[in-house]
Amino acid sequence: MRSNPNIVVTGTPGVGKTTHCEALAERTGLRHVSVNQVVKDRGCHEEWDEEYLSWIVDEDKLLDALEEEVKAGGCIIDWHACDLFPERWIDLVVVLRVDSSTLYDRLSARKYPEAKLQENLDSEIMEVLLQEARESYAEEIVVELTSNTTDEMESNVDRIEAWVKQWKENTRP
Ligand code: DAT
Repeated sequence: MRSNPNIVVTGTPGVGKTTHCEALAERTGLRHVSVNQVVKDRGCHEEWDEEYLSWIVDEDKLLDALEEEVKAGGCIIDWHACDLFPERWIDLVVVLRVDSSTLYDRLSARKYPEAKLQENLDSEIMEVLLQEARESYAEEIVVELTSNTTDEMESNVDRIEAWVKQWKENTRP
């Protein structure tokens, strides 16, 4: 039994996962696990995709690399996918959402190649990550939150922090 919960913060690139996870880690003392960083540092990838300028992830290697840390609890897992994590590992799934125009501005600022930018905009509009979360986890642990403004981000972080406190109270032996 974990004494700290595991939270997945997911959503299309640019929605604000890293920003939320860093703020949450500071507020809750849980660890920010940047899956992109784990993929790079632990070599959990196949080849480099030149069109999308990103690694093609080896999911088996990635799960092996994360297993020990996540099973111990207290992880805020930051990634643009969530369906590979076993349900028993995860206590809350936060899906961040943004308006298309906001996402366009954020991804343009990152100088994403056109194909990658368009694919991510389509993915956000089609709610791909939200559907993935809903198909992979129990309805009651999936929460959709908007992340267009700093005020929204602050309110999201407050809300998740309160959830963590409640989770700990409920699971105290
Ligand atoms: P992600 O990790 O999902 O790719 P990020 O945290 O790196 O996203 O954020 C992308 C950019 O958008 C970054 O410059 C910070 C900004 N941003 C994120 N969430 C925001 C919010 N709720 N309000 C204003 N700016 C935000």
